[in-house]
Amino acid sequence: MKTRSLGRALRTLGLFACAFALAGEILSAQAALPPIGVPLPKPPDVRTPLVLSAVNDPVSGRGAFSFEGREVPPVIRVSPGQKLRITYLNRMRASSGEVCVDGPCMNMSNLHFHGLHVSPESPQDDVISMMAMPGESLRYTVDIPLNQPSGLYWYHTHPHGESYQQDLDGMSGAIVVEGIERYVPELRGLKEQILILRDAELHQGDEASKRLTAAVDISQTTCGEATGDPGRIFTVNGAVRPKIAIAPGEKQFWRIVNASPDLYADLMIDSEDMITVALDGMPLGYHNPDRPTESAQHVLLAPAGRLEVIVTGSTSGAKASLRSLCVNTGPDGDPNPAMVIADLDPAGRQDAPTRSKHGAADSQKAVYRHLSSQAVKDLEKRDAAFVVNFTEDKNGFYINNKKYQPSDDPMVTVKTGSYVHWQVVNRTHEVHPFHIHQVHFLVYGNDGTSISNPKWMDTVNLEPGQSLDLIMDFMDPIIRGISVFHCHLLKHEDKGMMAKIRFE
Ligand SMILES: [Cu+2]
Repeated sequence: MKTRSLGRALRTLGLFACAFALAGEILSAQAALPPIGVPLPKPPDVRTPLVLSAVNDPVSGRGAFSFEGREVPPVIRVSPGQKLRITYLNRMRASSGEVCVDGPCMNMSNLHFHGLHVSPESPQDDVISMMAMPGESLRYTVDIPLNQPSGLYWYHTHPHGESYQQDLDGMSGAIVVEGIERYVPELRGLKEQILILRDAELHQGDEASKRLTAAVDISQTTCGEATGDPGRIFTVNGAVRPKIAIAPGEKQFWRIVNASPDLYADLMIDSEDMITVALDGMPLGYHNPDRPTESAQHVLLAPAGRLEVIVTGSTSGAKASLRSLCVNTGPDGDPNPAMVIADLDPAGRQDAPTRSKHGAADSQKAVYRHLSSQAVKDLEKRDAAFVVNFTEDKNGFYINNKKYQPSDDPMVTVKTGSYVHWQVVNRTHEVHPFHIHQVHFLVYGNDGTSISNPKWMDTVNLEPGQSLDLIMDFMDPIIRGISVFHCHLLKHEDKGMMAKIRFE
């Protein structure tokens, strides 16, 4: 379903009076153009404990994370077995200039630790009962298990009804669970680059938007079946089409998170194949030690997905870029055109390698988990224990014909200590990424046919009409309590495409 312009949304809600007060904020938001073509900005690293604040940008009024006095969300680095301690202060204004699905945003907020195999109960990864209104604070103490796969995760806010706007505003950051070198020792010698993909909004007819569209080389504004003008382009660590210094033939380790609330990235690099090391934080070697990497020409990253790859600087002398291919989001989807995300810069000045020192996790024993192909076959033969149906109409978005309400009882109860076959079915005319909190799943069946090279993920895209068979990893006994699964197009989640699950 199409994203309405802020102007139209305001009229629909009859907020003419507010519109005048907001005009100044909107104008300044449009005027603040992100930097274009600069060297890739590097977000600060932080170790637990930390204090993070939610604030409104004094100029634009947008929601933002403030850390140590700057509105740059840090990369949080933790080792398996550590406690992640965050004090989260909601210092946003009580009256918002932004519009959420049910009217003006209330600026309530909290944190979700996307992909971590941790408890959904307070004070850990609880997005249901932990909520801070403006002026309130939350204290998180999250036990990262010793067998947490080493890789790239992320944190973002998760207040139902306001998630989309806060994520679009950039209230997100990366989490690195250290120790991935244990699965791919070659990484010890490589420079690491963290790439956080967020959005810059485009406004029709606006000069700044024309500059942004041209900067990322959107030549064809529509692609696939979606109609209308694109509403966004990708930024990387806050910059549009930054330059990434990488010498010809040099190998680097790129860790990419798609933190956009609704843009897909079908990632490729012009000159060379990427060597995939991990997807959604899960090293390929975690389940398959004999095959810890694989070569890929392009990889689809749905909103919330992560990709960790070894990239080689172009040796041919030709210019090379990281780009997203056109993604067909379906006839009811939003335009998702091809664009350049960043340029590889062979002459760029490099700072000192960031991986010269290893985290304590590198000396920990590598953890592996094995699900035999026979066990997969046995689960495959059984009917799905639970089916998730995505539907939508003009009134909202549904799972199994139910629109989410915070007061809902769990839609499904599962026993921990088992692998379970679930099916997810998209009965709409647009794409939806399925995500469940606390666990990963193996995507092994597509429209009833086995996938030859199945992958463990925590967020998977469904095309219109598609059905996927998943093996849910409910093995971990520490995951007990009530959690959620939902569509990770966050406007859909805000409008009801979410449900609760009880882990017993
Ligand atoms: Cu959706």
